[in-house]
Amino acid sequence: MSIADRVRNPALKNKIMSAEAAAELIPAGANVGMSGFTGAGYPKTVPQALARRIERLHAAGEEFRIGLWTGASTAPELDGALAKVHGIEMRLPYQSDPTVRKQINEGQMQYTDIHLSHVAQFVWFGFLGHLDVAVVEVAGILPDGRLIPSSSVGNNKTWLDQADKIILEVNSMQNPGLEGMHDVYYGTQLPPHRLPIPLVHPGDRIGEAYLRCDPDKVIAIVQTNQPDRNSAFSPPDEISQRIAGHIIEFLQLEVKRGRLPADLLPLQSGVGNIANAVLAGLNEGPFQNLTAYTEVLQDGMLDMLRSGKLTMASATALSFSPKALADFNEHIDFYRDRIVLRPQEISNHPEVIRRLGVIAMNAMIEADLYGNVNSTHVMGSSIMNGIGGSGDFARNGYLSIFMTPSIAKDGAISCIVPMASHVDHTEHDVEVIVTEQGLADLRGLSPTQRARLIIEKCAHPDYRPALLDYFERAQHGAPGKHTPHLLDEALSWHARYVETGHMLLDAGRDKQLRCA
Ligand code: 0RQ
Repeated sequence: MSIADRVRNPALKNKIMSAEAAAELIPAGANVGMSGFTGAGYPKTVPQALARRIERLHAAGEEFRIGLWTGASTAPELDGALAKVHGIEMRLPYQSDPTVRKQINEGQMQYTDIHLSHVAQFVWFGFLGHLDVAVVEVAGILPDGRLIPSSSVGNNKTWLDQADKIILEVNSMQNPGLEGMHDVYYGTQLPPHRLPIPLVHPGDRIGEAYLRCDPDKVIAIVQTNQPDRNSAFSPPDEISQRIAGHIIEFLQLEVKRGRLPADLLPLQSGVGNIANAVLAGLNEGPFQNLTAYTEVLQDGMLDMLRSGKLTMASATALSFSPKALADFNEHIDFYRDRIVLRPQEISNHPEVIRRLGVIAMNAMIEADLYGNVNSTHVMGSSIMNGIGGSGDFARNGYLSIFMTPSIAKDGAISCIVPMASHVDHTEHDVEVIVTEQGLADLRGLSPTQRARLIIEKCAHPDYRPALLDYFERAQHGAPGKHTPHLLDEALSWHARYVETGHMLLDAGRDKQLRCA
């Protein structure tokens, strides 16, 4: 399909121009809301053209940086290209690009890590300042000017509504069959006029299949013909498979106890290889007629839809490997009946997540003895990606599960530590912790009961003696016995890793203690 076929509004056809010309229309210092969520549906040619312009201006001694707002992570053509030319002053709300991460951690770029469900309303409330320009990828434009969304919805509704000026990238690589898969809800109001969101099943359609767009605000239409990021997943390794096995066994037990229905409750699954392995495990597992209310649809969920294990999935973005994308494109009519793509303020909405009773499963960096979880910062100070949607789902779900291998960096790091070096999810929002070693169900337990269970079930055997030693000494030496900590020692494991490259005082000696 050519650009002329995709842009069916005559007035907007007149605004077709090159990416270079469109990039010239973005002013220095502008806040720019770009589409994109976990490497799907992000603009591809305008950001690269803007990066080239910034490079030229910087070489001529001119200042040029923008505030970059998106749905979530994007790709090298957007985050990577703009970061490489030092073109981003402020980034929000979630990123996973190596160059962006490096600049944030070197103090060269500001980064505001926001719950994904909060972003749109923070813009409506005016908390983030003014939005100057929206750059949004679409699959097509209808004769009346409405937009066919692309492979993600993210914050696009808000960007189009709030920005003064709009640049649209029409991507001919996106399957025209995406039309009809989206559900854009326009009923959100500001407090005190908010009404209940009328969504009671993951598959409910409560909005419109298209994005509204004021044609007078459109300053450029640019053609793109490039694929999304489409990163491949590694096949589930033994560690991920063991984590998946513990979760499935636990869910079966919950069904037996009458605390979950036989077809479970809507599933939310985070990003990454462990999450994908859990979904692969569920696809092989005993449960039928499952549903998903999640934010990103990865390969694992596509497999489950195909096999019929999953009957319906709601998300805000599609994030597939090239192989899964080929299957999706080939069978798009089948998937359109089973997938609903929504704005992220709805896919991640606390009210809806609480009503549906979502089972939230997210990966983490580390957890401490009392169940506080760090999803974002290595050694308490270096950002990895961001909180993403994990907080939206963990705080409001029916069941909140956090998973990680018990050790990282060949065992030099324990992912179960005395005190988390940064806290994204407090002990109050974490119900289950699982590693390849086992699963700790923390519901209803006091902090000291939780600590014993986490050490016994989740910690790696190499670290169990040191964790028990800390916990026992803390119980005697801490000023309070409710959540006992030795304040001068609680973060010493992290400090030791930074200093020596290993969390244990004497790795050899601790191993010997365990074997004795
Ligand atoms: O480092 O890349 O140098 O090898 O962290 O770890 O085990 O590959 O796990 O890719 O699933 O990422 C929490 C970051 C996990 C992710 C996090 C090192 C490890 C490796 C990656 P290398 P793994 P994953 C919905 C849900 C927050 C957002 C979220 C994330 C690298 O899942 O960003 O949940 N979550 N969103 O070696 C130091 C530790 C470590 C450690 C692992 N304890 N200390 N380094 N690593 N544990 C989706 C969205 O919101 C969009």
